[in-house]
Amino acid sequence: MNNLDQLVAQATAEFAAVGEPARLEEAKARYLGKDGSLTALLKGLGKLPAEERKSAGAAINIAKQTVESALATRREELRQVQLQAQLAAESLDITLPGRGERRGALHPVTRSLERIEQLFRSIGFEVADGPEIEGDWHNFTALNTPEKHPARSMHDTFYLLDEQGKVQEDVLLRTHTSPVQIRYMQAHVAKYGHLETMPEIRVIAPGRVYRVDSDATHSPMFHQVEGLWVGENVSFADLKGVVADFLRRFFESDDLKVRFRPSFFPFTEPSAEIDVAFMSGALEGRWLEIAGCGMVHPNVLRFGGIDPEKHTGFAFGMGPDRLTMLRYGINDLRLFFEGDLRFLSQFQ
Ligand code: 2NL
Repeated sequence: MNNLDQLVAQATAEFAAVGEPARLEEAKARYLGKDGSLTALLKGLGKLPAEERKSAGAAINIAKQTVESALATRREELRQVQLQAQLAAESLDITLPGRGERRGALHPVTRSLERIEQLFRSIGFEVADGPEIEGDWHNFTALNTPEKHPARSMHDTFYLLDEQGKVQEDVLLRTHTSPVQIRYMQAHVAKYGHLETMPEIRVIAPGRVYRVDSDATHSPMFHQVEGLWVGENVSFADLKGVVADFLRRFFESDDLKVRFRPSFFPFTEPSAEIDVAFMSGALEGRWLEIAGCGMVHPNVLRFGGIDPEKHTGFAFGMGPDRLTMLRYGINDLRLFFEGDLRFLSQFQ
């Protein structure tokens, strides 16, 4: 075997010995690179006597082609090895049984909200919504809340910051859905104010509200449904009838006790707290506070654009989170906001 054949044999053996593409490229450099041995032979041709140059050149070129094709073959082999390893690592067992589709479900509070909306629609109420980011006027002033009332403080209400990080006194997260009803009254008056007799307002405003508060029974975001009925001669008796009927239908119980306890809210006068007592079940006989209500304060009617000499109205506000806890026997409010499927999937 001459030198050239030996070089080819050696290169081929080295290529076969390496197992990684990077090592293969290093081996290639030793033969075909700038300082490779075959390259050196080609460079040395010039020093040979003219009569030997041609045949030596041809022999070196043949050797070079042989090495190059051995290199290409080995490259392809290594590529295949790598591909097979990758395929094995990523293999899917298509004979495994599927995991199955989990059936989605509505959140228990969403179920309550839909149920509340359906019940009020059935007695002629509309369902309205509005912005969760409100101004001070719609959230407090129009609801007859005094300038220095604690609800207006940063300890109770989330205020938004401006781009410089400064508290904006007039931009806040609504603390109740009442602003929706203020807007609704104003829109209603704009629409029907020219008529001899204004059609009655019957509306509920369900939605998210926000307060600076967080423990086992308070979440900084919670839900509220407020209701409003304004017309000629709307009375506290109407309020009692509507609310008691709603609660009996919501809890699907005819022997539910409902009582109204005198209370205070800036936006209603007189005001009352609404308690219920179940006649059976774990909570049997205990009075539970579930809503607040009252006759709409004349100032609030005026802010809504309505003449309190001509119209009266009642309003109420309740917490669907709490109604849901009572309906399903849930004892920790935080379960609603943790997103744990072991809890949520029980409400299909
Ligand atoms: C509570 C108390 C209440 C209202 C909300 C209301 C709305 C307008 C005018 C007058 Cl536009 N009142 N809403 C009235 C009384 C009580 O909520 O404790 N809610 C959970």
